[in-house]
Amino acid sequence: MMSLLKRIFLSCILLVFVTSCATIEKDFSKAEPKAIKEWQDMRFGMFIHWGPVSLTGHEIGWSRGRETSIEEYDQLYKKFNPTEFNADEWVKTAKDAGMKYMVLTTKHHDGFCLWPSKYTDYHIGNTPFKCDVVGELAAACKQQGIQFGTYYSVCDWWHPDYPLGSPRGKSKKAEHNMPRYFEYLKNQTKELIDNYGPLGLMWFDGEWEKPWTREYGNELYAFLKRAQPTLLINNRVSKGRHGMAGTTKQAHLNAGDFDTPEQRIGGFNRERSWETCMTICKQWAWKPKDKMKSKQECIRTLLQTVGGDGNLLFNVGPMPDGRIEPRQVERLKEMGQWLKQYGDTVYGTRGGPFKPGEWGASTCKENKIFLFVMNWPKEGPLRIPVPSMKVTNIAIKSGGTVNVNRTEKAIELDVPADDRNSISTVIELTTDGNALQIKPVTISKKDRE
Ligand code: JFZ
Repeated sequence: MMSLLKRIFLSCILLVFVTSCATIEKDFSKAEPKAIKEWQDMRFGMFIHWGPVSLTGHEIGWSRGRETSIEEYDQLYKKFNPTEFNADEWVKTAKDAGMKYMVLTTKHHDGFCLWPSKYTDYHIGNTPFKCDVVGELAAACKQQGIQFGTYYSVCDWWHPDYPLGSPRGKSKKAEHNMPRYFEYLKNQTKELIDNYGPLGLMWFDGEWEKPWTREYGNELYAFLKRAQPTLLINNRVSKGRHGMAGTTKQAHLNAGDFDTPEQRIGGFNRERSWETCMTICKQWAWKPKDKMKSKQECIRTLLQTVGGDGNLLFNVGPMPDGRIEPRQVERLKEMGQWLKQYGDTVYGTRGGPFKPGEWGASTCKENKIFLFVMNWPKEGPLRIPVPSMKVTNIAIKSGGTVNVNRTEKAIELDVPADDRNSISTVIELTTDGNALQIKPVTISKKDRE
């Protein structure tokens, strides 16, 4: 009798345990597949780092207490008056670049808010400019068919309740209160969804500092998913990120829908979605005469990223007058022109089956494989291993001719020097089935020689 009761009792405990585990799992490993797919199909987005800091030309957040004294930094907003700001122009710039979504620093590590938040006075409404930048951009995006998302820094070196006052915790606040700061953060992020949502994604950052825990991160993730189930949230919401590589350790314990390699292209990965964030110049925030990437570097970065099955979130830092630097607008336009011609090889594709390498990268969609050849072998043709599916046709998309020679192990491709494109030679292979089913392979140096 006792043992039966005991068994029932134990079973009940077990059941409660198992179902609660399942709920936790569900809360943080499942992004809506449809939302992920739509986002992956876009492949290319605009990152914007902006705020009163642009007045100094130094780095956002990090220059506080470094190039600019804390006292001075925290007063910059009183002089922030970017009268040339035009949300429609920014969104048009993104659109002309071929970008499909946008992520704006609504609050960086310096704590300043680009929307008139009701939970603080440290916001755009209290600058001479007054205009709700987040609101205007969200509206312009909606109108022009660009998906809008927010960057929000978990660490806040300005906020009195957040324990640390500068990078690496060199200064600490006297009367901090992390639980109360967590409430502030939840209120603000909810406010962003309520006022400007539905959002495409929320991009968190500054999670690496001590006061932020996995529990906070996972709770925030679940909280925001309840507020908007279609929302995507990056892995920096929790504590699993591997430094600048941006991959996720213990993804079953740490919330996050996608990985976030920073200032580098992520490795080939179709299992977990990822997005490289990278600057068009060197600094995230605007810096006068910052060194800008060449057209070739910009486009190749996009192709190498997409070829690894990732998205590219490409950053601009607008100027203190509110404009994006004209030379950056030009560069982005060049990317857009390339994409106008070759967009079908990028949007809606998946990376592979030939993994990115020195030689270039590839993407695929339905029965097509697109090869982006960026570096030809010193001598002879490019040899690609025969894929595990019949290739029924080979054509060059970037103009000229491609000479094909099939051997037992390889397909040898050669394009006359004059027909090789300086950005990327684009070659289209047609397969007799869905090319996504082909097992991803590496084009080794050996195959090339
Ligand atoms: C972070 C931010 O700090 C940076 O300002 C930008 O917003 C980027 C997208 O994300 O990048 C980091 C994070 C940590 C370090 C450097 C850059 N770090 O610890 O040196």
